Amino acid sequence: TENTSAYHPLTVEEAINVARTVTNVFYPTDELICDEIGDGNLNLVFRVRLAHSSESASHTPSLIVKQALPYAKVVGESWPLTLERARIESDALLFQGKLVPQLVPHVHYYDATLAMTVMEDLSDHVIMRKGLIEGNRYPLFADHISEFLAHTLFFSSDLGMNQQQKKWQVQRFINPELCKITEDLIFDDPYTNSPNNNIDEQLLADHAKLCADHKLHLEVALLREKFLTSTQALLHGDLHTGSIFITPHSTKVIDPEFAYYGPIGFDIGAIFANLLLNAAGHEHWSLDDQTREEHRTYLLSTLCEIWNRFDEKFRSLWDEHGVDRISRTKGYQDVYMEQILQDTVGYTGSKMIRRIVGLAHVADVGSIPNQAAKLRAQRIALQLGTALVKSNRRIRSIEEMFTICEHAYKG
Ligand code: SR1
Ligand code: MG
Repeated sequence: TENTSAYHPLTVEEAINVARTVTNVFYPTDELICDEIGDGNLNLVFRVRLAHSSESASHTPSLIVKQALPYAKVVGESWPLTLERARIESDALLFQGKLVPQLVPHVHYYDATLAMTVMEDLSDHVIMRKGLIEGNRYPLFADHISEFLAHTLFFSSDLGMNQQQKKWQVQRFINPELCKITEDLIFDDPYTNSPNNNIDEQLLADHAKLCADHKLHLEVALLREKFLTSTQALLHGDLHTGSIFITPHSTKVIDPEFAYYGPIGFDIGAIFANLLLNAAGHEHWSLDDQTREEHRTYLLSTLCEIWNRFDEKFRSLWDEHGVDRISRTKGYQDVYMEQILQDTVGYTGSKMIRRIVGLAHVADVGSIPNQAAKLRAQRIALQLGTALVKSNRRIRSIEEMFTICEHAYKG
């Protein structure tokens, strides 16, 4: 069919045709409709569903057709980007789906020529960032995301998989172009006058301080070095709250196109940074003190719970499924986990800073309508991000990280 011809961006009609022909989700006689719903920075996302679905039906079939564009949508055609990322994303979803099928969307079909993946539609969930901005709470999230992190990271590491096979897997997930985006946008641009930056006028003096802070740059250089050289585990690579679909009962991690072998703390830090950015966004003039404090307490306790549950689950996977003798050496596990915590703290901080002065911001802070409130949230995020980056190599426990965070919001 036309859909398997050379690469071109799909039309909604073609997306319908794909959904109909490569899965058996719909009956041949079904009348289908399709909307392009992509609101991310890089891809087209089509939702295909029945034209006439009854509101009362408990399940109405629908599918997502996701297609990579050959450039970064957020910038335009002047920023070309490899289509290979669609293959990485689909391979990562399949890998994760074997380990934690309940926490990722089911992949029906992948087409290399069109850089397109057909997958489960999760429209009964909401994007977590949106839910958190609305002040919602997700009591099962810490348990779910720690399960995702512990399983995907442990079983892709040298602790949990055959170390020769792991090297082949590192090769399969080499992702230089997407890593380069991270290297520039997180570990370089925010600390210089890069044309990629997107800085509010009132923050120019704060940014000048970031650019002049040598101690901060040293820590950023060390974090970047680890991002460049570590092949600790297969990361999701972009695990912010826009990459998570959620309900009070269910969590689904989507969008692993930045997947590559890197330092474990980078994924955990992405989650933490986005919880802390949401807390900063709630430092909002229109909220009363109690609402603001309760939401912050919820987010900070979720952060601690994620760490504690991750730590417990990762260690018990290690005890039960560790692949070799030397990794069971007394004391090694404690050193390893402490190093992950320190990396997590450093990457949390650097990911907060990039979302305030870098190219791509987050709505948690960016959509605050009142300028003074927004500036306050931005400064909290920058100050906390800086404190976390600078302290990362001294942190010994999650409680120490918690104290630094609490101080930033109350200070
Ligand atoms: C050019 S892409 C900008 C950002 O969007 C993605 O979600 C990643 O976070 C990337 O850094
Ligand atoms: Mg994404």
